[in-house]
Amino acid sequence: MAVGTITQKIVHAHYISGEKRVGAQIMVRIDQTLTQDATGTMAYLELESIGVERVQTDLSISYVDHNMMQNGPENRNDHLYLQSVAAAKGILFSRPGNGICHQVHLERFGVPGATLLGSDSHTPTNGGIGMMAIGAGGLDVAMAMAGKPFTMIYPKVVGVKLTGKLPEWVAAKDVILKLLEIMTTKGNVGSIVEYFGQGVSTLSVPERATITNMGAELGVTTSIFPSDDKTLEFLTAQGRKDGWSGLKADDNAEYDDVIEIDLSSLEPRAACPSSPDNIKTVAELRGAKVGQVVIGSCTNSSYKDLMMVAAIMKGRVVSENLTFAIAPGSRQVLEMLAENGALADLIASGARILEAGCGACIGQGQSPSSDSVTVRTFNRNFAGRTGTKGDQAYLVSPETAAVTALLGRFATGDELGIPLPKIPGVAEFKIDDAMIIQPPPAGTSVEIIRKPTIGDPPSNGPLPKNIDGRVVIKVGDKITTDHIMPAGIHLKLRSNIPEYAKVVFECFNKKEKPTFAERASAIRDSGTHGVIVARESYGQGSSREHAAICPMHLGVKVVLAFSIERIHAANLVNFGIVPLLFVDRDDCDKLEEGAVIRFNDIVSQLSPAGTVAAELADGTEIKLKHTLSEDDIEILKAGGRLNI
Ligand code: MIC
Ligand code: SF4
Repeated sequence: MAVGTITQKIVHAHYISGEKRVGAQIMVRIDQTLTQDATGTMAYLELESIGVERVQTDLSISYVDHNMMQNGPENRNDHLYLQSVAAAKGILFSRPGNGICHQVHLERFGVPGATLLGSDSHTPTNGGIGMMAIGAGGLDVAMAMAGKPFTMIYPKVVGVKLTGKLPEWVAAKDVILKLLEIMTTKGNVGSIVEYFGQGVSTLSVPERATITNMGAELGVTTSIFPSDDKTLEFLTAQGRKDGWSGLKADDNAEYDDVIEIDLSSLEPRAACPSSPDNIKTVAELRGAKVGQVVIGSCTNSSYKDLMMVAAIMKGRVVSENLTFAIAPGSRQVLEMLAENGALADLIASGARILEAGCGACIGQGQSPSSDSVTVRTFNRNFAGRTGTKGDQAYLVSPETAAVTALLGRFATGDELGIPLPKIPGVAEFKIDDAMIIQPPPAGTSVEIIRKPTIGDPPSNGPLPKNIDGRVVIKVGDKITTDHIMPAGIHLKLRSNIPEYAKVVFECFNKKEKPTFAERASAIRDSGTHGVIVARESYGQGSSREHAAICPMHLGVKVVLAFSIERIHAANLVNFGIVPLLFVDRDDCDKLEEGAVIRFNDIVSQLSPAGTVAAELADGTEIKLKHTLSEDDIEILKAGGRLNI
């Protein structure tokens, strides 16, 4: 087992209970929480239904960054609910326009050595300043706001040793793309990635944050960098020097695994359609035609990123064969670009400037044309996430994106024939927290605004004694939460479960047959129970608990798979859906859509480390296993955590 790592230092300093053994469940104290609007409305409805008067954390903040289009009244209704419930419960509120939660949190609130739980899978961004920052479902975040400990797996620590220094035109994004090439998006559940080695000191905080942000795609619990002079420099420039403390692994620290990356040997890379671990070098793609370039997202829209893009674009115009859009990560970034003239350079180059928020990353606008290549600086390129069916989305660094935008085809910096622009470090960021609303003192009466599109918290009955299951759908490997619960134009339905449930598994619906929602509802209404069958890495990606809540609403009781990703598995338990794993993978072949699978007396069959037997239509029995703890089983029996 690892010793003397940063991970263990933070875990042990926040430890509450459980066995300190890799793979065992432990409980830790959470210092800070964050939510964003797309998961936040549910989280706060849940917080209200738990009956919490005021949050118990050192700091809780509610950001609005995802649902920004205000196409119909739903989004603004959500914002008003979020602002008022924040005031009522003692939570800070970052107004729409202030920027993407992870970027703003890094700038204004992250604290080295502290714990942060966020209802968004890219919460690990703040690992860039040495925080243990973990993504979770909204209900887990609501519990943390209520002062309850967070249950996590005592982590396996994967040490990533960085040596050397990035060559010109190679960026932090290329480091995480390289790591995704090595570790892939599968099989890393329960690990924390910790960076060490001489190469660490060559990376600035925003660069480190790019790496920890996209570490989410590895499926690990989180990623973390030391807190060192570079961290102090960043916090000083953010006027937050007092929040700094040094944090590093012991000199003789041991890791459970070590991966070495020589930064000097890296070259520009791209994640190809439609998985962040489908990696090629840009040199391999060189010359291929591109129809769109978009720069932004919580991965790559820091001040440094956009200054670099502006410097590359300055005095040049984007290729006439494509469109080029930029969404800054925060209001701080946008204001600074506006003040120093870089924004004018970008506009002059033909960039379409979008508001500071998630925007195109979550499929809100900028969908590419059919059969075209879109090149983005984001962290996810799951099929259809852009809003275009059959999309071909590639993920690259801002440097590669800018050069590609100028040349209209995949290209690396050397093709431009200019040296890499030098972007000086920032001694003082523009500090203006005017868009962050502090809550009024405890005891102040606040009216919570609930417009008609704000629904009720989700509800479910206890787990039935016998599950008379019917397979509603059978899917393959690496099914993401974007497959299960599409975002994009449907994001505005996040506060309205019955409406949102209509688009569960929309990407698999076929014109000639009933939709998933129709099939699941028919099963539910006939008194039997829906079952989802999947293969490897089910529920990758987002923390959106709607991927559990909406199937629950449609009567799904069991998910059967080869493996289920961490956040999604926790969300299933929280909403009373039993996550089970095949003991014998061949049994998966016996279960096609419509198949019958009965679990007799599942309530007594569920026990920690036990197996569960199920009976198929022809009377044969199959065995399923699980990783449920005693608490998880109690939650499942009750029909979800809210019932407890
Ligand atoms: C995403 O990047 O997929 C999201 C949208 O930020 C999600 C959260 C959500 O679905 O609201 C995430 O990463 O958790
Ligand atoms: Fe927003 Fe995209 Fe980051 Fe998710 S990954 S928080 S949608 S910018």
